[in-house]
Amino acid sequence: MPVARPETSDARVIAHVDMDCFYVQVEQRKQPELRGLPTAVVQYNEWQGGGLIAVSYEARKCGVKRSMRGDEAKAACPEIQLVQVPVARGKADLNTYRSAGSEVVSILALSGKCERASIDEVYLDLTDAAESMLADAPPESLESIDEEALKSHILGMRREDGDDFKESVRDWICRKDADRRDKLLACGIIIVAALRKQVLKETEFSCSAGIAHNKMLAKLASGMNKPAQQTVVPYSAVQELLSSLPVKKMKQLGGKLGTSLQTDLGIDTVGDLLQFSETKLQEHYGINTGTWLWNIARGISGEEVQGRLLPKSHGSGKTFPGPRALKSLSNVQHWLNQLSEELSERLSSDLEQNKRIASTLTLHASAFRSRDSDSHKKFPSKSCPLRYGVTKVQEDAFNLFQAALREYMGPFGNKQETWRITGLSVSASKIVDIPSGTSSIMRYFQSQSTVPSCSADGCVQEHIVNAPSASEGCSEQRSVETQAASLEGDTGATYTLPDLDNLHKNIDLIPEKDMSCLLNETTDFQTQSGSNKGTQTKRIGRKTNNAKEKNQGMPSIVDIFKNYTATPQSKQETREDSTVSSTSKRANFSSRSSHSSEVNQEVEERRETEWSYKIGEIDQSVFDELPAEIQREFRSLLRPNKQLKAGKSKGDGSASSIAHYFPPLNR
Ligand code: DCP
Repeated sequence: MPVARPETSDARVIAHVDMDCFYVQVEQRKQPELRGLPTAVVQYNEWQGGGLIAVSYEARKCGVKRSMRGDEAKAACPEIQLVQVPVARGKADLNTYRSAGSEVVSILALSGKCERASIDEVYLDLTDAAESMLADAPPESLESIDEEALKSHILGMRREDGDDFKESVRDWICRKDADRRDKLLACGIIIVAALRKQVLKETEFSCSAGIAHNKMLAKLASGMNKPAQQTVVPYSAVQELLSSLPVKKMKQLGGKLGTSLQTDLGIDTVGDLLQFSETKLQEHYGINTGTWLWNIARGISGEEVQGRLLPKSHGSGKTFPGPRALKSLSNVQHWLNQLSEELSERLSSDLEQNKRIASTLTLHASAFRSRDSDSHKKFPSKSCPLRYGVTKVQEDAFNLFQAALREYMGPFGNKQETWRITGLSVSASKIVDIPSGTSSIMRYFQSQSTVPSCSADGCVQEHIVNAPSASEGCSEQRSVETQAASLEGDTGATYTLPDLDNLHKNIDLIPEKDMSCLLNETTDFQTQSGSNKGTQTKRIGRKTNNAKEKNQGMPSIVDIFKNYTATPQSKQETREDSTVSSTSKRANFSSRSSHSSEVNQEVEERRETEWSYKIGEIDQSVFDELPAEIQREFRSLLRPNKQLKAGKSKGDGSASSIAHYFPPLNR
């Protein structure tokens, strides 16, 4: 079958860099006396010596595997050194490893477009660097090739018996008659070898790398020769590589799709897919997945390296295996509080350091029921828009849990039946930069289309409101819907719930598309375009008699501002009475518990009336919902001098006044 490849991706040079036994290396850097010894990092719990999560290559030689408990590892390798993961809030604290990963990223990022793919993995697009090298100092013109580059594994490289390995590599790298694609790869070999040496020198960590023309092939190659080595995939070797690659070894084929390929199409390797036409694959798996399968069988992947050095999401999780499974709501709440606290801490530092905010909170759990007649029933994951502040995250996480539990146990919940929770995690996703300068508040609110309030009785209510648009001032009706996102595209196949054991490794770095898989089976309060009717409140078995909620008595700032359209406001008004425009109807901040129909009516009125309220009346707790930067902006409005200044500065483009963001209606 002819191999068709898009010309554009042919000439790219992509590297996948993967740290070797990463947590072990981090611990060995802390305790250099452990270097060279069989070592493993274990989870802190004491059951059978804890669970191994990272194993050094010396220990692997003795038969120690990550799936083992500490006691088993000691039996297999009596001299093994077991190092415990640092603990905080009763759970593994991965901050040291995250920072160590960042050290590596900061070095690699200097070489080209860099995508942090997990705590210890990075993709690099080295095309520009390779092209420059090819133009300025091609490998064949170099006096010597670095030793590290000469140790590279080049897939499909022809060698005669007795050839010197390094000499063969040198010949391949310096071939004058090679086509441009291989010449660029040769440059990639030299660049990546230098980068790996740099990482080792500056961080003391060794890493392995795959170098190819796309991400998929680079990732496959990086794991082929470990530790501290690099592997190259020239085009000529792609077919051979894929024809021997078991389907399940391919990142996206590890689940149901891979199983279906094996059982329904009877194939064993990725290369076996070549026997099926694109149409046939589409018939079986839908248009997108069919085309995707057709492409990967040929080593084609158009996925770009994303220039992203920061995580796409943050998460905090914990497993409760065997007898430690949680069986009471108070226990679950205790752990959710711990997890939420950790998550909030990371959200705060992301906000502080990177000026980024997350907008979706998701709860995942794994569970089983005492009399499980439906053993395949998964504990549903739940999401809602994220509110900043530890207590709010804690509250929302617990309410999401209760809503999920109710769904899991069924509406009529058999009283005899009990549940056990074996894993919990909370994650924050849809992270965006806070736009700096003008209209930052507007953009912040734009990013949040719905405002949830999770009630403590386990039900979830969502006020569906109009989000203001800074650009258009248009509004959309929002609705609650259950989404079942699936990596496996239009196959209808579902993606399994996250492996909570591994979640803590990757959750903060999960690419968005993969995150959407994690959110599979979630009740995700996403938005959907609809008519322009204003606010609508949808109830799902909601009770509003929660004392705590009544006490709060204040609508959220997000609730309020999302109902307004951005229009210019006079500076005069702001200066004189320290007010911001607002609906007079809505001026009473303590009317949160209004009925849905009242809310509808109110919003209609708000949109017709100029709004006005005193900024000083805003409750402190409402401020707490906002990112620190935006809080600062609001606070500045309470200082008259500052307001005057802000008003003046508007003219010179450096607006920082609330008046600038939420002006009165332009009539
Ligand atoms: N990790 C974890 N739990 C898992 C898997 C991994 O906590 N179930 C952590 C420990 C690892 C780190 O993530 O050190 C990176 O995971 P890798 O899968 O990349 O494995 P290692 O880096 O440990 O080893 P290798 O050299 O095989 O990549």
